[in-house]
Amino acid sequence: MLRIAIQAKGRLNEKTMSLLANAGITASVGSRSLIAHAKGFPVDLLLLRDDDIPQAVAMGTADLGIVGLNEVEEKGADVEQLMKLGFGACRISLAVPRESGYKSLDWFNGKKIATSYPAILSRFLNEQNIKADIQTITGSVEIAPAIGMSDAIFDIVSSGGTLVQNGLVEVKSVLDSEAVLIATPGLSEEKKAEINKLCFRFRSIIDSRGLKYVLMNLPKASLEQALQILPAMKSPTVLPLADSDWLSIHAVIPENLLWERIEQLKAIGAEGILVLVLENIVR
Ligand code: PRT
Ligand code: ZN
Repeated sequence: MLRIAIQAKGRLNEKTMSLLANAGITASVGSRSLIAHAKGFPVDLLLLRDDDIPQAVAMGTADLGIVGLNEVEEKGADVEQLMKLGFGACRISLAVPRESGYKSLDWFNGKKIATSYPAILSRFLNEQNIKADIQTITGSVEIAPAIGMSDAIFDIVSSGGTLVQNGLVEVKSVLDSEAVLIATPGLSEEKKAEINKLCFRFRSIIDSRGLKYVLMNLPKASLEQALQILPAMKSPTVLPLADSDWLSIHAVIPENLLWERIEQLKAIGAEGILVLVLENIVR
């Protein structure tokens, strides 16, 4: 039986639960329980604060964990990174007050920088040969300059809205992060085999993101043109219809091309176009 540590509540929880659900793994998680037995795969879910997940996995309390790369890097935990999961994207950046007169990284010499990520920051400052004073605080880092606690901050940025609201400007992005699947090093062959099955399910879900399955009826005479318009995994599926002047065509189209291609297909006579959500692609 595998045990997988996930964030109990917070930004990663919902997408983690939906990734698991798409992989056929469901669990009823009580609001106060720490561990939940899942259905659909031999796995228990360990519900933790994200800060504790890298250590829990490094120690083998959980075999696997789903957590932001930022937490893994900050904790310096001895874990294997198995795959990026394509959600929870953010970066950790240095930001300074708008009126600071900042020109280059040298500006940080002798400055106070507030952060919840002191390890990542101090590694970066060492690499850049900058001597600054790191103020470790948890929570609301972005208000530190305004209340005189620091000259600058080093914090998670996603849209950048929080920085703007606090009169700050991002000047250097140091780490790109997203949710990752991590594992305890040196697990048994049996556990590794189970983990491979799980990774296979996750991979097929991640690969299907942004793709749509499209079906349509098409006059036979337009087939050559349709094949020019349609991308597909290999090549579109073409099926006969009872009316021999018509065909049914099935294809997989990336979301960003969807509407443009549909308009082109309508222009050559496609009818009854159905667009379906793709949940998995098993390669
Ligand atoms: O309770 P627990 O300790 O488990 O949760 P937490 O409060 O420490 O973390 P949580 O749930 O806020 O975030 C979990 C993870 O989500 C982080 O470790 C990141 O990997 C990832 N993530 C992705 C983010 C963001 N985007 C994000 N925007 N984490 C935090 N933010 C915050 C950021 O701190 C800042 O306050 O959102 C604000 C910035 O957002 P923008 O969009 O205004 O730039
Ligand atoms: Zn946390």
